[in-house]
Amino acid sequence: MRTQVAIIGGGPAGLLLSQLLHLSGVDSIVLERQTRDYVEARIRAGMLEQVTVDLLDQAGAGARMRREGLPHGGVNLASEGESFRIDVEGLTGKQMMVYGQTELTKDLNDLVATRDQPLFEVADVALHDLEGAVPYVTYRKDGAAHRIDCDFIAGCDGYHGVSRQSVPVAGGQAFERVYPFGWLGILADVPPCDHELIYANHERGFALASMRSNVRSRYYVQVSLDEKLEDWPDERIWDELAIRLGDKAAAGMTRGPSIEKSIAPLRSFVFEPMRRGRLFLAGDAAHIVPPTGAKGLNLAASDVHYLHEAITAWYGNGAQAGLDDYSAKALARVWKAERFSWWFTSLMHRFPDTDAFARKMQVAELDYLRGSKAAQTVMAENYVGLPF
Ligand code: FAS
Ligand code: PHB
Repeated sequence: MRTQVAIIGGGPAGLLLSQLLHLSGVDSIVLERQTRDYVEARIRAGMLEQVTVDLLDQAGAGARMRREGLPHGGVNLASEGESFRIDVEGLTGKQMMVYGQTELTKDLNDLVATRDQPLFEVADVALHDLEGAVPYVTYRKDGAAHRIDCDFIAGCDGYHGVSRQSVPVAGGQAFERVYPFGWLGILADVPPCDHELIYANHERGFALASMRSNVRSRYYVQVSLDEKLEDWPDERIWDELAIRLGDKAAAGMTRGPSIEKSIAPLRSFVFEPMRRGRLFLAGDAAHIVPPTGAKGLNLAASDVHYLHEAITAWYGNGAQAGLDDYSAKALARVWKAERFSWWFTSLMHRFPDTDAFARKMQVAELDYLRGSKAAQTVMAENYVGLPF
């Protein structure tokens, strides 16, 4: 087979890139190793930046999000059981959108499926001749071997994908911070405890009250990495959430059976550069953030924005500059989101070495945030998403 862009990975990055390229007249083939149901069942992100919402509209995938998504103008921080609101919309003029990654993946899949993409359940994807002018991809499906010749390869296959592994070690540099705790997430068909998110710093650890709709809640508690899911029956999670989120949130909390429960590790990770010859990395294939700042999915959209612009310029008028600038331009925004996510994680979580002084520093910074419009503006403009 031949196509203009071979996209490895049918998650948000790969699907959004394929759809934007298609609308710009550029053909692509998306290779996904899982089934469509598997990809759409993964419970992940829930908070979209304004620029991500705009990109989904641009891709023609925004209709259901506009109908069913929840625009949010503020976010709450709680410290020592007392919460305060940051008026994100008032401070920045922009809103966030609560809309689950599962839903936007379904919306994108519906669009891409009209072009018989992605190719699901492919195996043994391998990238070839990245440095040449005619790279190609090989893979196996239904027991048969296949090859796709292309002009470009977009590595949208996530942290464990094959694309980043295809870059020779000497060809790049990885930057990493692994956090000494994880997030236990619970999904339940109960109304959220508040109409906006609550991020809580408590001496017992971090907690987050989020949502997927007005009847489906998503909560997280910080747990140590040796915790086992079977040691956290629903009741224990609800009890811990009530303590950490504070009395006001606890009073509004509706308990119910979990429909999904999982523990995710937290890490900061960036691989530079995000390009190797005709291979361009986008999304989790190139970087990971701790979910505290709700940036992971939004950075995938950010990379896709820059890569779509670069590739369409090359086909449009042979411009090379966009492709040559892609990595530096994408990384400039990635590193600012990495910094914000690291800062917010450091502020809100209890670390093993969080001694009495370190705790006082956290409480003092939250108290400063509570009372300073300047500090809240810094938080708000990073949380709602920096401009492209
Ligand atoms: P993805 O990992 O979503 O997609 C990559 C795709 O490539 C997958 O479908 C995979 O099956 C496929 N693939 C992998 N290897 C392949 C191969 N060799 N061949 C073919 N296909 C291959 N972000 C937030 O903003 N908020 C959150 O709360 C949040 N929670 C998260 C929880 C977990 C457990 C994880 C893992 C991530 C979470 N994230 C969160 C981040 C997450 O939303 C990612 O940022 C987002 O999925 C990035 O999208 P992609 O870059 O498309 O990568
Ligand atoms: C979620 O709803 O899953 C969510 C929201 C905000 C975050 C992390 C996760 O920072």
